[in-house]
Amino acid sequence: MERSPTVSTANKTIRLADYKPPGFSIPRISLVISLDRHETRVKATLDCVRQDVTAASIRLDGSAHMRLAGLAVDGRPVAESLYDLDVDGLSLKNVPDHFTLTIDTVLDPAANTRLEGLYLSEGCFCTQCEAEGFRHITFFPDRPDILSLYDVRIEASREHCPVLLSNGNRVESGMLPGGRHYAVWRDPFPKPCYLFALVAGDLECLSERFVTRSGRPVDLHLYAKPHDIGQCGHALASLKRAMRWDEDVFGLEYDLDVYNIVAVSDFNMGAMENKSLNIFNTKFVLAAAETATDRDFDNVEGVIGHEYFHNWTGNRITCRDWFQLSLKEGLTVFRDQEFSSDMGSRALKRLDDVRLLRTIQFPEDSGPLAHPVRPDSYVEINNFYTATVYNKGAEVIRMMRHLIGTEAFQAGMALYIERHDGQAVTCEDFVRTMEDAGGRDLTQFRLWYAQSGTPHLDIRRSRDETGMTVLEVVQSCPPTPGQPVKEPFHMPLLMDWLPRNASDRSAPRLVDGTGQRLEQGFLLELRKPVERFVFADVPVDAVPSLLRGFSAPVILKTDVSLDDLSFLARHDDDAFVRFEAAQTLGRKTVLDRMHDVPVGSGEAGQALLAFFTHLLSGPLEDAALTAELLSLPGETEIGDAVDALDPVRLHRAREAVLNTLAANDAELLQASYTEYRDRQTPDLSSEAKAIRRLSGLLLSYVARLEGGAGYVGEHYRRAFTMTERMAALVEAAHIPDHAADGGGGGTTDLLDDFYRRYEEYPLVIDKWFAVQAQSRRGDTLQRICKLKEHPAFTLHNPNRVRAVFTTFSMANPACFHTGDGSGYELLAETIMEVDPINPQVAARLVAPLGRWRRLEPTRQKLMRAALERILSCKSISSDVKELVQKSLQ
Ligand code: 0A1
Ligand code: ZN
Repeated sequence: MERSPTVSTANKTIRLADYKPPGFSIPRISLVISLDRHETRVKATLDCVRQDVTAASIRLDGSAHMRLAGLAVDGRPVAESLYDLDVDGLSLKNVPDHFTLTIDTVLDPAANTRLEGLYLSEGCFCTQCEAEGFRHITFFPDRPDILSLYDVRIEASREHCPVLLSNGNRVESGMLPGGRHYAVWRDPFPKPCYLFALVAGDLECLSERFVTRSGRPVDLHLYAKPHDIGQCGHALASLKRAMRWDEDVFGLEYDLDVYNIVAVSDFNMGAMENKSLNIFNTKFVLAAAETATDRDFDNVEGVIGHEYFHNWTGNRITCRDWFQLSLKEGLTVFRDQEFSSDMGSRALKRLDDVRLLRTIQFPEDSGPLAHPVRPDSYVEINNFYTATVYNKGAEVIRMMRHLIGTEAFQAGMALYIERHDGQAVTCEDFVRTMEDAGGRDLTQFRLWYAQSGTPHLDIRRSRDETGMTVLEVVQSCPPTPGQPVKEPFHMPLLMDWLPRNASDRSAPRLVDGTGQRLEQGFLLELRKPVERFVFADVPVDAVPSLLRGFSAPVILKTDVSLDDLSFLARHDDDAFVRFEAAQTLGRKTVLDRMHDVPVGSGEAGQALLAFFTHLLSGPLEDAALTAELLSLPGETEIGDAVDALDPVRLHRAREAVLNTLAANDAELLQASYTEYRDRQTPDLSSEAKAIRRLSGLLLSYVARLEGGAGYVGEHYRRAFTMTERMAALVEAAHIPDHAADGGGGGTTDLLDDFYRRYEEYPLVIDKWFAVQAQSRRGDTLQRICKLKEHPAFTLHNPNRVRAVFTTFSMANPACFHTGDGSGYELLAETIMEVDPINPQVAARLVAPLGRWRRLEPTRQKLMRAALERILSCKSISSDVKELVQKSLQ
């Protein structure tokens, strides 16, 4: 029997409100997978048990990418009249209460360019089942609330696939006729099918042993292609750190004897937490000082931690349905952020996380694709792996910790594990656990899960007639798609009063309003649209230090004067508030410049210039924080607050400010640059990393001065590490050919040299593509078109596509928003080309085209036309279609 689907179903909207528990449970599944590049055969044996007496038939999800080759109930083939097959799966009628279902399917992994289900990456078989990839391997009720025990037998060519891996423990292996062999893997923990994984290929392995705190040894294996294995040491060391950290901080131990990680080059996302068999994008595994920047090293550590932490928050306790995605993702991002903060600098990590929120999540939350942390409907769940679900979700967890206190939060985490281990649960279950642990009512706080949009806070200070200091906080939240009116949020506002005079010993007291004095300041609680907090004993000249540590993901507006901002930027002991004060000076200066106020004559500009001179002439105590303070906010971030935006005009204004800052402090910058460049050492200590960060930043200023190309060339030639080399290459890529001043400092020379050196390292070649896509040069768009034709460019590799097109559309606004709309056209065309190859990757390119409402009218039209063009394409995927349609609304 071989049958192909006949009936086609339309793209449906799935709603949270329609959730129903599964009609059948599948406590066990056994899979026999005989691997072949074009004809892989899968025999699935499912133990099915009726849960809902009213469920007459069992529905199994499937896909048009596999062929049904056999179907039997309790060993007897099922007659065609007893089941319905369509493109999305099959329904089997009149089944008994408890039965064994056997399903044979045939797949073509080599033809799978979508990289979900079973596919090949450089000859290695691998799987990606989250969110709905398992249905491309066999017919199955593909939903996270069905937990099964897996028994998996893999058969493959011994020569091509010496390594055979799946989840759990390997319980058997042996030879087969015809040059084949097999391995059987058994996972002792029930799991949803999205955590199933298989890998088979010719891989090398780096191994270590970890002993858990209760004394159980765990074998750690990191598999990669032979030419990559030398760059895996940092990832493995990071894994051990993550395992120890989770024990120390959350008391969570690893639960199996083996932990495998496999690195593959073709992967739609960063990595995947499959139970005991994580599959990673090489980008988040490989790291060596010659080929990876300091940021790459940090990212590897963070993502290794993230996937490891999922073992408890995601795998042992999973999601009831995909609307609850943030239950595992928000919480696990929060956990990986804490891990990275403990491994490096907490203050700098916070700034990085704030930057990511502001450049990606805030625009998402104010645009047509805005959705709540717990969405209430979707067409394609893959479109909801967003910064809102992940990063805003992590902020929601952090706010809960602020509100109930760290101790109660830790107790809440322990209670969550105790209550829900082995279950598929909801965000509501998590909040209820925290409520119970903290003894707090979080009813209003739950709105963070249900309401989309970034709240705005407007904070004003005054003195009342009795001499008390009053802080008035007004909160609002703009309308978002489907949510025209918002209820006020319950949120923590951490603040303090900074005396102007360091010897001032007065101790302000909160005398009215909900809040408490903590070590880091006053934790004020906002609940109403307008809140008043009254303080006694605040010195008249004290400066309010607001939103310390970015205690809530909001947009803050205050009446703090430029003078106070300058003071905060110099003296606050909270890194975020210092940074934010400097960013505000920068933002105001750029906006003034956009309205033709010369940098040196506007008040903000003068304050900014003075602040830069102050920083550069003093001793630079903290190199990494100084680098942050000397950076201007990005164009996307500034542009987000501008109506009828002309991004090119904004770009020019920001460039003018940067040039003025460089010229104004030319000598100081040159001196500091030379000093820090010469202090660079190639090691990975946090001090060495901070010095590299500051020298790179200083280079970006001196590169703007006369003779700047010389500095760039010199920086490149002296580089020991990829961080230094990239700092130079980024600058080189901005310099037009005719402006390079020889001596090997010319753009083309450096780019060619870089390409030749790293030709064999695809991740480094991604950087080569990305710096060019990010270039400020006037001919960048033409160069991107040429890059698309470059022999090393391919639309089949997600990292390569993102290196050029995500960079160009998200990190190069001036080029993307070229006045004639050609940037939009190029992106639309690329989306249409990528879509038939890999809809998930294509869909991830759509968001920048949805920002048209923010733009001036001509660009609005051009951007909408690009979206319309995509929509008019006949065979557009449901992934892309959902986002384009929403973007046009
Ligand atoms: N759960 C993974 C991310 C992930 C999501 C979807 C994927 O394919 C569509 C792949 C990976 C994580 O959070 O790391
Ligand atoms: Zn995750």
